[in-house]
Amino acid sequence: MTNIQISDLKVAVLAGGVGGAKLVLGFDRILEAGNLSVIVNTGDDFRHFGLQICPDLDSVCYALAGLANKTYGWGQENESWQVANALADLGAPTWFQLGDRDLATHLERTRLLESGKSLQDATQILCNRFGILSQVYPMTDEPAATMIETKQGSLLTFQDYLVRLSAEPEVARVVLAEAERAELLPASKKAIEEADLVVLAPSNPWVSIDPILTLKDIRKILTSKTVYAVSPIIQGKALKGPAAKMFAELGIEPSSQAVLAHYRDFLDVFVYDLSDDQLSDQEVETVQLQTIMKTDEDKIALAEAIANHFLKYRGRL
Ligand code: FO1
Repeated sequence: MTNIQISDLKVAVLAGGVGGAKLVLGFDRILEAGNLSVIVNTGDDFRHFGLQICPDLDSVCYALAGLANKTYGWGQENESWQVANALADLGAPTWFQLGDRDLATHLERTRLLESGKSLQDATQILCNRFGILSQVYPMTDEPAATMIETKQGSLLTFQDYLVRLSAEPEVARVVLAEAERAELLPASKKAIEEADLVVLAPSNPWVSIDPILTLKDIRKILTSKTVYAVSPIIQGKALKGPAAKMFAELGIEPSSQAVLAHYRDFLDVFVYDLSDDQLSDQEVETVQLQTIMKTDEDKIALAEAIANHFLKYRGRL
């Protein structure tokens, strides 16, 4: 058993928004530059004011660049709102708050895309400019918009559901029709295949992780990898966002157990919070860790605890 160091591990993290970005920062800090690959959900992406907005890519990149707004989890810290205020004065739609610095990211990404760059290339260019050394990949370059079908029978774009309507409509179905037709980005596929360890970050299973798992072939690849998942549900509740509400509306009692079941067919180890009820499972190993990440130290500690567990777990295989 070679005594490989944590920093030498190659880790691929599948991540969505806020919760995902926190754990990604933890791994970024403990791994050798370039050993972390983040495969990011693009189902939340939408066009707004003619700009291509990629919220989860931005949450991950801002976190890794040390620019993330600490209060909201999206957008930037030290933000100003001149354009947003001017838009309000014009009577323009303001339900999706665009800070001035955040707007620069959307403007530059849109310019790169319209100059013919792929979303992967545009993301790489922005990451280079942000000084990010980890690999950040969109899950696909193709359209993969997540839609929400409500119990009232309407079909909403994701941001309309989540932000404009504050996730109030009752969810009948999460529609991933575009993701079902999209190809997993080859670079993301390679990163997963080459990883020692794949980690599903504590993101919303339905709308942040499932879009990635819906892409062709990824589940088959994951069955041949060592896969950890961190529960985004603690004591039946999500720390942020509508994950628990969606479980309930989709007829499933929200719990970490329900999250484990959601990923069961390719999962090796399930990580859930110290404060949650004891959980054991026949096929999947369960580990209780401090998964609530308030500080950067918490994020690093959780990443380290997962990596340490993996080094021992791998030794037992
Ligand atoms: N979420 C909100 O609840 N309200 C907003 O006004 C808002 C603006 C926003 C701007 C840029 C961006 O990248 C994300 C933004 N988000 C906002 C979060 C967004 O809805 C994401 O999809 C969530 O973080 C879930 O991933």
